[in-house]
Amino acid sequence: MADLDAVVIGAGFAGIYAVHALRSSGLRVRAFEAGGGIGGTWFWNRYPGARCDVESKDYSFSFSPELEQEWSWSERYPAQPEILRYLGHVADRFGLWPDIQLNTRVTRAAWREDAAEWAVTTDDGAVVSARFLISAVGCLSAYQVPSLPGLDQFAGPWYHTARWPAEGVDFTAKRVGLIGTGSTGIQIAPEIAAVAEQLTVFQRTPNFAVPNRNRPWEPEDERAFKSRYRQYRKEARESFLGVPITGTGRPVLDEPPEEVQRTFAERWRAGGGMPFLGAYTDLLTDQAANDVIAEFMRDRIKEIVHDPATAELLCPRTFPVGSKRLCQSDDYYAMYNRPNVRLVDLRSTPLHSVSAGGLSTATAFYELDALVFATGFDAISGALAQIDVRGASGVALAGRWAAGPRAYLGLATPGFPNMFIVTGPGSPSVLSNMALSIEQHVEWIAGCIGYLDAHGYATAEATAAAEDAWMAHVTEVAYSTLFPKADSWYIGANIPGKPRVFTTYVGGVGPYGEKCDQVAAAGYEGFALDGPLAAK
Ligand code: NA7
Repeated sequence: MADLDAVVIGAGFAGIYAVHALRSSGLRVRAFEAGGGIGGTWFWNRYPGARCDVESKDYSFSFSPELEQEWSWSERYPAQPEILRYLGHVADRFGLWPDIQLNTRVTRAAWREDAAEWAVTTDDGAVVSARFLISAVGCLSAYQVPSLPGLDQFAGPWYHTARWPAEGVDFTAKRVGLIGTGSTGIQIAPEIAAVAEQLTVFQRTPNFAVPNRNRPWEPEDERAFKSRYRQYRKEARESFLGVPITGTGRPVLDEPPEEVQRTFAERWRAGGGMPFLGAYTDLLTDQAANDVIAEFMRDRIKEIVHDPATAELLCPRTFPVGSKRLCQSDDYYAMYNRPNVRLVDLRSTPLHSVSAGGLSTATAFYELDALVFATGFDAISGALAQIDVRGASGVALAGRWAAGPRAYLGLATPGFPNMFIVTGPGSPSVLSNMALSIEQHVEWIAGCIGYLDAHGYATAEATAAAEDAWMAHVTEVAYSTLFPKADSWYIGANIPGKPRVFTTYVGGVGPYGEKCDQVAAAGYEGFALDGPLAAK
């Protein structure tokens, strides 16, 4: 008999809930977590300004009505420390700690055909066996530092935002260089600018950012909201993004221009990316429609940033709004009005090298005391690819995914029996409310395991035909939108050599959930189920 029923890799939102849900089904579970604490991406990304871009009332577990009533979020958008406190509370409240092993990295997982179980090796040399392997490694875990010649010569400290020192960093009186202007760079830049002697932002591509309008969650608002939390959660599960958004329901191109300006201005004032992009039905499918919202945003940038040359450099013009993650910040653009902040355009003068005293571009040298990389992640597949996962006949997952990651419903892939991926490639994952998508996946996986046990099956394995059909659908839906037009991490464009494949399902959280339910109701259609009773 295997040591465990299930090994869970990772203890972020996904791993924490997997431990709870599988244990509640009576399974023997252990989660291995490389970090010294739970939280996954929220454990590692402890840089100043780190904040979720989904509202706290949405970015939280819904599985326990008691939990959602008793926990109070202090702000509209949760900051990283508060998310960690929340997850700690969840682990305490549901007694999850005994089944989570911290400071332990899974290095290898191999399917043993004869025993129909996984052998999971950790970096302390231990090997445990389990019937099921659940990947909860997260979509944004494998961080990347660009290979910059001379970085090892730099005299000052350098940091990647995804490995920020727990004790913090004091930039007082320092000349700091920041590389990267995605969601992370945009969050950390104003925090550095507020304390540093000088901040130099090295920008390769400008990004669109909408205001957060972050604010405390007032007790009366909280009480009123919580009185209908159950109904709200139901609406969220049926919604497109995993967050109920009220749009106009009309295409922007059919709307009188003054009405369009009024609608966007209203949503700009209210803050938040999802309501902004969800204002009209055609913004993410029609380039001409997207041009309207892009122009509105560029006008706001030019309004906020005083220096016209800097404002122009900050105006994105090379990709549709929303096809890269729409950033959110209340003070990023205004930060450029500070005298201690300057912007360097890497398009006209690319990065060249680092030396002891600073950073050189093709045309200039910038003296720096510290360097910060906010240069992103090998997203969606990167963290799993770092583990030596071997399926039937010793086939490597990394090899199977060489042409791009793929999975049936984003959950399972042929050749890897009894392995499930939480928010894997082919699921709505990063283009949805992750907390909700994680719960939906974990519940589906727990249901599938329960079905196998109840019907005497030992294994479930996605069929190649089901995976092919699903990924063809994922691709078809993606290419009916503007998403593939951007060189984004959604499509792997940020990682040199990574195949350009769009692997996130943009057909909507609600329809996706229905499809998963149908598959389950049909006896796990698209999976080959096998085992002792099945053989009879
Ligand atoms: P992103 O969104 O991938 O942003 C990374 C940024 O770093 C982006 O501006 C990149 O420019 C820049 N970058 C990356 N490599 C280089 C090199 N070699 N030289 C110069 N600039 C570079 O990562 P984030 O951490 O900001 O956000 C990831 C997600 O986390 C986010 O979308 C949210 O969902 C949460 P580029 O645009 O590629 O020209």
